Amino acid sequence: MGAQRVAERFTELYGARPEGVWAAPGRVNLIGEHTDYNDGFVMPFALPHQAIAAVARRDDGLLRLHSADVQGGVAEMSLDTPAPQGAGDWTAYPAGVVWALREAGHEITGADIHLSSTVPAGAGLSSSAALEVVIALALDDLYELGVQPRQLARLCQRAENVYVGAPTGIMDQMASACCTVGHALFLDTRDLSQRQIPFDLAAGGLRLLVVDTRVKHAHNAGAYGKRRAGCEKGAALLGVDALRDIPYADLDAALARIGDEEEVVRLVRHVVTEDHRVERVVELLRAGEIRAVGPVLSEGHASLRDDFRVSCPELDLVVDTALANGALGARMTGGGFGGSAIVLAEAAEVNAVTKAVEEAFIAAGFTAPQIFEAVPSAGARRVN
Ligand code: GAF
Repeated sequence: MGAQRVAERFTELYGARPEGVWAAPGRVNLIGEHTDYNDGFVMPFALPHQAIAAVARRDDGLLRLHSADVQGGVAEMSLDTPAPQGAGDWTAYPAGVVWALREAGHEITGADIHLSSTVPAGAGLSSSAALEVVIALALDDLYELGVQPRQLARLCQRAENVYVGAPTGIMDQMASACCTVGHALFLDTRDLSQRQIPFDLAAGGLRLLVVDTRVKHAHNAGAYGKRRAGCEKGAALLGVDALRDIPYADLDAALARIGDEEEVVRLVRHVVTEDHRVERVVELLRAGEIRAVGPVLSEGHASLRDDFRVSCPELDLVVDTALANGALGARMTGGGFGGSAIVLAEAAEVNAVTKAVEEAFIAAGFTAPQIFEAVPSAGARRVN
């Protein structure tokens, strides 16, 4: 649904025009997985898929929410309702953002909101961060809060961690808030310093495919939190604030110090090598060697599959099939346990790779995947 239709629907629902319309995208992460809650590096870029919100202020302490994507009428809640309430339905994301803004001392007196999103839900493409960021940006604009994008991203993360109850890092919110057209975002999640890295695949004769396996994932399920706790244990055993503080050159010595905690060894090895892979990809892109990024992506997948253990048969099948059919590199993207994989391929190979993956899914008896091309797109902005 485009911005104009979202505004029209708002008017039908609430009997008055919205004060504005905002958009915030989903993302794919090129490289740097499960590094963000270890203070490490990530490199996402924005998808053209986005959440769009038409919003108007209220002054009576009420929040009214409606989504074009979900069955049901307008949900109404008082801003004074005790929060956080733990994982609920989709309304927890916008409500959580309002809660986080107010908790941070910003005066929000209410809002009417109508939302529509083209970011596939549960596909590892940050549909929830898109919802959070679009609401944060709209309220920041309307209430003239003057909050910087990275601080808005932090507040959205707080909404997700505390109000929704999912222990995620900062990558997805920062990607949605800060990505720009034609670039990947090289982000240091410790201090949120960032560089926009030109990422023009088409000019290099390349394409990046997203393969949504349709296996739905959820961050508040225990497996994500368990990995996170394991990383924190690793950092504690090694006497550092976060695994980011283990230099790649010292990895073997660090692993030896962990001793026989085999699971912790695997988690630490993934995080430290993954941070190193992000730095390698930045170097390769700077040198104009986009094709050489492919094998680094595939290495990252092996590490997520074997060491971090967050892949699944469907994601592995995408990666194996793509690589066997001429792709330059492939890996799962996002939190894992389902969701999507990315495939870097020559433009001329895209049809063959797509067909091979579709056929492999049929042969394995898996649900047909959704495959589309990803082009680095705009971050959150006002659109009307
Ligand atoms: C999910 C989380 F939301 C991110 O913070 C990040 O940890 C990612 O999984 C894994 O890299 O998308």
